[in-house]
Amino acid sequence: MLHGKKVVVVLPAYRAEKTLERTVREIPLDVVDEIVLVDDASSDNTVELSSQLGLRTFTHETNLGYGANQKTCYLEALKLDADIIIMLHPDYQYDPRLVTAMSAMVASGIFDVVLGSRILGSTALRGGMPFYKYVANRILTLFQNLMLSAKLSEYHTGYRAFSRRVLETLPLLANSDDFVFDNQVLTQAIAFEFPIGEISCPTKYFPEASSINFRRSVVYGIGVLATSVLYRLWRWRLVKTRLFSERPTLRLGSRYYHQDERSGRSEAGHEVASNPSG
Ligand SMILES: Nc1nc2c(ncn2[C@@H]2O[C@H](COP(=O)(O)OP(=O)(O)O)[C@@H](O)[C@H]2O)c(=O)[nH]1
Ligand SMILES: [Mg+2]
Repeated sequence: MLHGKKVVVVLPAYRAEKTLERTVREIPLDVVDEIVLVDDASSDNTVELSSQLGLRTFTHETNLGYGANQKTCYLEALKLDADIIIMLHPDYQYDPRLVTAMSAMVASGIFDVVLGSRILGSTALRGGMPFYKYVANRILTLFQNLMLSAKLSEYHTGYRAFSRRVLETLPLLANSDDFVFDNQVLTQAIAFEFPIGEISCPTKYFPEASSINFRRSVVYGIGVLATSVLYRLWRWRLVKTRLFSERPTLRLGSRYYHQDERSGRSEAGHEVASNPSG
């Protein structure tokens, strides 16, 4: 709890057995109420280890992708009545001790989204980010800032805190099940005018913390460019897109219908659902 708000950390996991315990040990339990792990059908022992560590563990029956994993994470966090939700990768790449600071920025009511930036404070290269990823990050960020009329230091960090409001409002079900999900969420947050804050976060690159190869990075990069261009066209009212839609059926766990209070009750001893012939 932080300022009376329930804090839930979600760990979207894929083959995380080697790094999970280290990550979980450093999560500040004085503010975090629950830790949720969603495993995307890993072939290793992520699920067993997660249960042993006492995490609330969910597992996909088949490998659905990183975006799909986050959809499950956020839905389960909302079901737990979370007020503040922090996504942390279980690959020990981002420092879990910043959960407190990021939660506090959301709890303040000033920000609905807080990013742990590897670019603020220039820790990316020092932490071992491959040079091509660094250059791509800077170029894509520059392009996105121009297209979105925003000023973030990066859009590609996997360390994020959200208010409940933002996860309930954005049409997350319109997003990709793949890596570009991350980028779509931030673009949606900007489209829906949620305030976004940033904090600098040291990062570590080592084999278990980074499995995305060059080809998948290129696919991601193309997705980022497409998302930004789509946003600009939508802003200019040249296209309509589900990505920025206000349709309630695209929201996670949204309650867009309810049972009529007077229906389904038996009155004066009459069974409403009784068999009319008998
Ligand atoms: N759900 C899911 N997550 C994946 C998959 N492949 C990678 N990930 C996760 O995506 C996140 C980012 O991938 P990672 O290889 O660490 O990328 P990098 O750190 O940006 O180089 C990590 O938390 C991975 O566990 C997958 O097929 N499904
Ligand atoms: Mg990683």
